[in-house]
Amino acid sequence: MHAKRKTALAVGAVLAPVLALSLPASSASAHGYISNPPSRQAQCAAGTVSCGAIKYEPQSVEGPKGLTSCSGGNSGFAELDDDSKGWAVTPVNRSQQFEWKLTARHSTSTWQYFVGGEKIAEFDDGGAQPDATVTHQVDFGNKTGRQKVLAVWNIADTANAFYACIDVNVG
Ligand SMILES: [Cu+2]
Repeated sequence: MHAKRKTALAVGAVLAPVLALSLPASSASAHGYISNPPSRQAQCAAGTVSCGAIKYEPQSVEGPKGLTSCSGGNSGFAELDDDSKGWAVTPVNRSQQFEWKLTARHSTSTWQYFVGGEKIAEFDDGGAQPDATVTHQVDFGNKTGRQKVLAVWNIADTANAFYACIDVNVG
């Protein structure tokens, strides 16, 4: 009786750290990315461009707020920063809709869109929880031709943001 109880406790003690380790992994797979026009990570996931680990988790490009890179500072996703990788360029209108696909609906401070380091659009959700699909109408103003858009989803209750780059040709 005593021995059996000891075994159960030992198993519990072994399992607890395993569970603790597996939790960050599962929450790491649940975030969001721009699906349309297809972002770089969306093109990886779709097989439009051949990529490494990012193709299995296009929603996971998470990093500290305030970054300006397509990879969100993740060395494992560094290929997203490579402008010469052969990304498909989507023709878009001067006023274009961008669609986020969220696998976890984190409460949101702002959504931002940058072109050439300049912020061209910002949408303030004031901490609200977004739907699983979020669309924004973005006006390119005087920016035309081939552009790389950096889209940022700033989370309200963490220090992090999600990043996506979209290659477009503004007509
Ligand atoms: Cu998440």
